[in-house]
Amino acid sequence: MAARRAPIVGRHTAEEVALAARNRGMPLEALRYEVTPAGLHYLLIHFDIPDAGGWRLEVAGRVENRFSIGLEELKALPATTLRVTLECAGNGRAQMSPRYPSVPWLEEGVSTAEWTGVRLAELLARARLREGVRDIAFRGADRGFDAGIEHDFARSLTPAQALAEDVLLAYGMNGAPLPPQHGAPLRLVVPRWYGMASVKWLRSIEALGQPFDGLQQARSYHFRSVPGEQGTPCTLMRVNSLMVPPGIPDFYSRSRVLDAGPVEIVGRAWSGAAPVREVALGVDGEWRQAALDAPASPYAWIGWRATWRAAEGAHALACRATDASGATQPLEPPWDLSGFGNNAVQRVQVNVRPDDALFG
Ligand SMILES: Nc1nc2c(c(=O)[nH]1)N[C@H]1C(S)=C(S)[C@@H](COP(=O)(O)O)O[C@H]1N2
Ligand SMILES: [Mo]
Repeated sequence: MAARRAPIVGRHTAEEVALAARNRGMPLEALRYEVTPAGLHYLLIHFDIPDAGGWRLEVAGRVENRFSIGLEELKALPATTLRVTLECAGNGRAQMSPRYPSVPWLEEGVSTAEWTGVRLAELLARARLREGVRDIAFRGADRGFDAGIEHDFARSLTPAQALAEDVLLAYGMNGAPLPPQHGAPLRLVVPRWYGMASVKWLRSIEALGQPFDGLQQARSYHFRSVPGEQGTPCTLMRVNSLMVPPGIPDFYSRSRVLDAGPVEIVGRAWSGAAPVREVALGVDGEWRQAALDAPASPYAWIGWRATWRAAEGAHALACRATDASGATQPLEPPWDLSGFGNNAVQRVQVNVRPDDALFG
């Protein structure tokens, strides 16, 4: 087991601040966009954005037909566009105590984009997997150290997961070429899964006869409650939801102020495991059902809205989604040693002032 960093309670370290500055989240007001503008999409970059010069994709390992393919050839294959919500498995980590020293997401490590590319199944059909393929490894062009181990960022899928019709090799985002920070020239997009599966700067696909043992697969991205435990792998996104914080913020504290009267609270909800069935808006601990928008994609978040008659004073708002499997967001963060999978309900404190305050 790789060495673990010691858990933290209280103030953020300089390293956490540096990670947060590189790996920024989606401002919550951008929840108003069904498709997140590319420049507002959250970012998670473990090492450095690599140089894309001279790029070709290698397809190798236990396949009948090994080949390499360039971007123009890939673009000549049948293209598919899918609207997909990605969420970082570590989203919500900073709301846990103690917390794991890593990217200190509060709740903004989630976004939705329209990804255009070639279905992975199409390329694997061309490669023809041989008998006995256990895992297919996806290797990025970015390299660095974690827990003292040097490696390329790489992840794997089983053949069944990889052959699912909805896994994409994407070279486009929101109708434009894939930007460098999101994996140019080519990335994997694995709908429904936490973001780590969607390998950016993809440079090789290798069919393996044995389980893939890369650090990001075999050690990182496991739910664990105690150190040393093997744990269970992070896979599908847990049911989750967010609201656009209503009213206006204070610059430094980001506490909210709004005027008394009816206010429409809007947000989005998602789950990798099953479609979202219901969202409730909580006001001071009382829950009322929100209205759901029509779903636009089986892989993307769904909009929700509820009207609240805001009365003067301090109020605690919250939102809570339930999916068709019956899974519901917990009221408190579920414990995880690395801060993965925190889908606890979002809470927003607001101060409501009399509605004539603006004109008073
Ligand atoms: N090669 C590579 N792929 C990667 C990563 C990375 O650091 N290197 N980060 C992963 C993680 S943890 C997440 S959450 C998503 C984030 O994708 P985005 O930055 O496009 O939002 O990319 C994944 N793919
Ligand atoms: Mo992530």
